[in-house]
Amino acid sequence: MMRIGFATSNPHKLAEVRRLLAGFDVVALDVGAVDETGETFAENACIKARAARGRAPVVVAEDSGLEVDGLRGAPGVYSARYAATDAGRIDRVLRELAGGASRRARFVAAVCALRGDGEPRVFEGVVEGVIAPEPRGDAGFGYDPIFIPLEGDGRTFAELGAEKDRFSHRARAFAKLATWLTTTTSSA
Ligand code: ITT
Repeated sequence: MMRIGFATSNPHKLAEVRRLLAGFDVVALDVGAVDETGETFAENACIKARAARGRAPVVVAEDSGLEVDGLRGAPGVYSARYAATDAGRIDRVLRELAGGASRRARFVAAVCALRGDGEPRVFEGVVEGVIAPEPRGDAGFGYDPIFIPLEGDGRTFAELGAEKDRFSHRARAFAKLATWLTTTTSSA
């Protein structure tokens, strides 16, 4: 089985990625505190991947976040830093939307892959949705309790549990990675 080193400190992401890359041996790589100074998800994903370069035949990292139209795209690349806890981050988004701004939103994920000494490759995934009036469900992590995907049946990601894999941003980005890994050979 092909070994993939996944540079993350988020155990929920790790669990999802293990589900999504079921045909691969996904090992977690601890890269400590990395300064995510990029302006885009792709830049931040590659900063994290570079911090783990060489520690597995293929090293990947993922940066993701929630973009809310009524908040001009916030929290965006600041999603993990929008408040101190998941509950605090959810409260802040709901509070900022209380005045009636657009609740249309999307989750975005960028995966950066480094193989051998090759160039970084970036794969992106997006899922469109709306922000729920209040949190619902207790599966998942982060903003899952307030995100209702447009392609679903009205349940939030936290109510969908593993069913979020049918259309999540992460599922879409990692599906592209899996295709690349299985259809190309190492150039290193
Ligand atoms: P890393 O170690 O992988 O960087 P992290 O949690 O710091 O883990 P990010 O910097 O990519 O990850 O921040 C992404 C944040 O966006 C994450 O902490 C959540 O708050 C939110 N997020 C991303 N994907 C999500 C999802 O599927 N469901 C809920 N929230 C999500």
